[in-house]
Order: sequence, then C-alpha cells, then structure tokens
Amino acid sequence: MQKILLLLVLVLAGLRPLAAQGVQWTDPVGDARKMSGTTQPQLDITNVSVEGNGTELVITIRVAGSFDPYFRHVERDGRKRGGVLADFYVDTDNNGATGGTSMFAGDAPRPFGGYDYSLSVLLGYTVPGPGGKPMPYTGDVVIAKEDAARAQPAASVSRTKFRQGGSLPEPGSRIPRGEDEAVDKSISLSGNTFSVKIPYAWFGLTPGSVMRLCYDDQPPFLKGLSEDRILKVR
Ligand SMILES: [Ca+2]
Ligand SMILES: [Ca+2]
Repeated sequence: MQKILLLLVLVLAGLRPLAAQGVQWTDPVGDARKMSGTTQPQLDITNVSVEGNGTELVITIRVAGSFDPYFRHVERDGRKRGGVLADFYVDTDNNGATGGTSMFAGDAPRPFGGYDYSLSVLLGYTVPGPGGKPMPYTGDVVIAKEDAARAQPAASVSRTKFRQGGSLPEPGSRIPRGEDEAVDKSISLSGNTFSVKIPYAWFGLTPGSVMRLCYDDQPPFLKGLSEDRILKVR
C-alpha cells in the first residue's frame, strides 16, 4: 500500500504544471479603455506573448485592427498625443515575499504584490529636432500643433525596480527611454503588432531563471490586470 501511495505521489508531482518556455495571453476584444477629453481611438490589446531567447526577453503585443488610426489621430486643437500601451509586472525570483506592490493595488482585480520590476511600453512620436535629428517623445506626451504634421509614430520602453516591501519605485532605478540604443533598435511597430527585445540584465535574469509575470492594459490603475504566467527563460 505504501508503495502504491508513493507511486501516486510521484505521478501527481509529475502532473504539476511546469514553467513554460514561452507564455502568452489572449486578451478580451472590446475592453479598450475609454479616455475622457479625447476622441483618439483607443488601442484594444488582443494578444500578448513573452519568451526568452537566451539573452533577451522577446515581448510581442497585438491589437485589434491596427495601430494606424491611433497614430493618425489629430485632436481638434491640432495636437497629437501619445500614451502608455501596457505595463508589465515581473516577479523575477518567482517569490511573492520579495519586491513590492503598486499604490493602485487596492483597485486590482486580484491580489497584487511580490513584483520586483515593472516595464512600461510607451507610444508617441518622433519630431524633427535641431538639425533635423529625430527627437522621440513617448508616453503621456502632447505634440504641438506646429509639429503634428511632421510627427512619425514611435515607441519606447521604460523599466523601474520596486522598492522592497513598498508601493513606489526604487529611487533612481528607472532605465529611461533612449538610454539603451540596442533596445530602441529592437522595437518594431507595424500593422497590429508591437515587439521589443529586453536584455536579461534589465531584470537580473540568467538562462534558466523562473519568473512570474503579468501585464495591465489600463495603466497605471491595474483595472486591466492579466493573470500571472510562470516563465522559465532559455
Ligand atoms: Ca483587449
Ligand atoms: Ca519577488
């Protein structure tokens, strides 16, 4: 009998879900956030995937339709605006006892905490600067009327570390947009698809790391928080 029980325990242990090598989420269609004070079409995320390629996390976000109506939009006053497409929350040690939480955790649809880093995907525009050099403006930005016609779609990412046990970022932990040229160059924005490659070093990961992660498509309020997925990176 003991042998049978032991066998049963071993079989059940074998049935535990293993950390996936790549993870994805199907996001509901029709849940795009309504923004007050603008008629800009809001982006409706339909699919998100994250996988490790050995040195980088490859993040891909798909939206319903395409990004074009969002970037083409000009406000009545002639200006254009950017925004935050999604925030990712990464529990890099898969340990809920380390990391922090968000000041909006109380609004989240499920318990929220133990995340060590967040990563924001920012949308906006490049505008010709001095000497014609393209200058990026992404996130919650407004492009002046005189620049709107020359503004080209752009995207960037920004990473911060949570303060241990707190609800705010660690001071000075932000990797600002534009600092890592390789990351900026890895960004692709075409049709209905955004993708970026983030070096493992941004999150202190090494090949074989197991992490827990999720995203929120209504940043920063966590009302669009996805389920967690467990990812083991190559
Ligand atoms: Ca959606
Ligand atoms: Ca953690």
